[in-house]
Amino acid sequence: MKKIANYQKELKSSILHLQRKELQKILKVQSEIIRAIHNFTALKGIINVPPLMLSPVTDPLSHSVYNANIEYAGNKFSLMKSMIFHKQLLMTNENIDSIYIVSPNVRLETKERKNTGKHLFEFTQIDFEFKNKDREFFLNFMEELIVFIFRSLNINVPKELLELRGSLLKIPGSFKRYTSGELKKKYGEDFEKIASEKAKEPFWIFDHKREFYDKEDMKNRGHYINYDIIWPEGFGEALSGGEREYEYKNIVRKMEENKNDKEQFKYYLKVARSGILKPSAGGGLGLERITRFVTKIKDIADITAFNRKPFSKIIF
Ligand code: ASN
Repeated sequence: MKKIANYQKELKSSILHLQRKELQKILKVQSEIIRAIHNFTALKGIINVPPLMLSPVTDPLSHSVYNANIEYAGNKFSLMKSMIFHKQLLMTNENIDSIYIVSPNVRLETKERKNTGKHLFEFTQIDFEFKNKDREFFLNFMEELIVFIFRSLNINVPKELLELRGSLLKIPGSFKRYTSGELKKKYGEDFEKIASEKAKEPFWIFDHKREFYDKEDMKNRGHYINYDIIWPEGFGEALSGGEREYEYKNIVRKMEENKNDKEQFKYYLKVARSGILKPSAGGGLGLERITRFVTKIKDIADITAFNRKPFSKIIF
């Protein structure tokens, strides 16, 4: 009996979640974000690559999540955590030099991430990669894109913005740039959160020690040519990305330092060893996170029609 009663409670809350009055407005704003990204990439001649959900190789991530594996027809697949390696592999095609992917990612987050307000165990990121480009190119591209998105929202969904966030979006100027080291000195271990709470405009944080594929600065070892965009007003991380390691010797050295399982990456390593990986820079913008920021909704679970909060009971 109790089980049925619990089930009824969860069913009711799922239906209430789905039938919320604001949902249509939130999804309308989110649709406009996606449309603005498609419009901007079309103007820039960037090619869209459809996403993959299963692969023997996916992002090792710099924080631990539960594994999500599927065996099929003699293949061992992981559900996609990010398409970073596929983006690098696409760059080996001579005729492809800039791509974007509307990429669903599954990351089965641990319990500590249940109530952060910014984690879902499946979400969408808009992933970009540019061949033979560097950090500076990517920073300018992203700033231009975010301004384009905000302008499109102000023009196309002003009513929804006023109702959800109480104002139109302020168009940000050039984003300030900080290093993780300088912010850590100022604010301590929780620097990202505190800096986000204090900020009024989105800003960059450079130089994070994380996955092996982000490029180390060989002129300043122990520092990395990577970057995050942080939303202001406490909304936290918006995007992460970096220039990429593409040379076999550096990839192997970084994998050893990070204690990645080389066996799992054996075909990627063979490709790297053959010397066909190219220098590139890219990053991924969290779709639900940008929607959350522009709608000023505290809990990211409230952005979605179907709740995907870590460690929730899921009915649909
Ligand atoms: N998409 C990110 C990147 O391009 C990687 C990630 O999602 N962890 O760097």
